[in-house]
Amino acid sequence: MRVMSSLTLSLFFSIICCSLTEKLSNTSSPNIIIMLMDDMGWGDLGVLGQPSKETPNLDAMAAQGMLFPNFYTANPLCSPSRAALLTGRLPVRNGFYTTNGHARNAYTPQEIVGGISKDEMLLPQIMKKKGYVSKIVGKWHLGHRPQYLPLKNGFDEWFGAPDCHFGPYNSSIRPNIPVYNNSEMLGRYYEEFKIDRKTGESNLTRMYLLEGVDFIRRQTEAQRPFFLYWAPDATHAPVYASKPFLGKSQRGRYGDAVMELDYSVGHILLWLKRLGIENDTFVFFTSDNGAALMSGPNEGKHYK
Ligand SMILES: [Ca+2]
Repeated sequence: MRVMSSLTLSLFFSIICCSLTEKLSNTSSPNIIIMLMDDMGWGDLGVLGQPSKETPNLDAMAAQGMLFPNFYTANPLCSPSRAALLTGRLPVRNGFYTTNGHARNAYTPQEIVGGISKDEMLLPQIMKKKGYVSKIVGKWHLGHRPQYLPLKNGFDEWFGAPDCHFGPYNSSIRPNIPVYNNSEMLGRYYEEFKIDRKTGESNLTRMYLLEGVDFIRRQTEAQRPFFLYWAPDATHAPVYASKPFLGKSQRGRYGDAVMELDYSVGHILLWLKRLGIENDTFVFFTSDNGAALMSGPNEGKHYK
């Protein structure tokens, strides 16, 4: 019950890929995928009225699944929203609350040394008791010190970063955000993991897609139920997309990022079909908070 309450608390809309039919009764442990976008607004999808209709995969997913237009995130900011999703508890209880200006862990850049309490029970910890294998791909944002990282909080695997991809920073005074593969730091944003601030080009969404698909394939082959928490951050400022998507949207660079995410969602759903697990897998798609002006085509410069 705690699982469901956390989902209903945090989703402003959700789409269930598989039908709630007799198929589910055939398995006691359906796979669960939560696709959590970063700062993506509800109005960015064709199914919810975006006129350029550049999200065909998500629109199709909505048509085949269920929409929950009255579910809301627990907070309009990354960390408390994510903490609420993963704990099922309101920000004021899970320790991530208020706004940037008065934050206690509510936004976790390098300067904030707090993180998720060890007393909190996260979704992957609950699912582990039922034999699930869990992976987070992308942004964590519940604390960057070693004791707060995903593998210390129930996840079996992680590919991504503890914080936002803000930067580039001066590496000697304020280092760029690290990128991890499990407990191994692979490099840093803007250094080994390129994000071109001028062109908006980055392959990060592509990497996150491949990591997610690889995890799904491995767990399916091993016949283990899995929980994939897929949390790319391409729609968080500074927005980025890979070369095949840059310049393709009618909505500028932000739209390019949305198009690549939509493509990635479609690709993940395709793999569920290829692997024959589309009817044994719940797929939820949502955003951690609503649209941010700073993520727009001009990064908020028209809205001062
Ligand atoms: Ca966010």
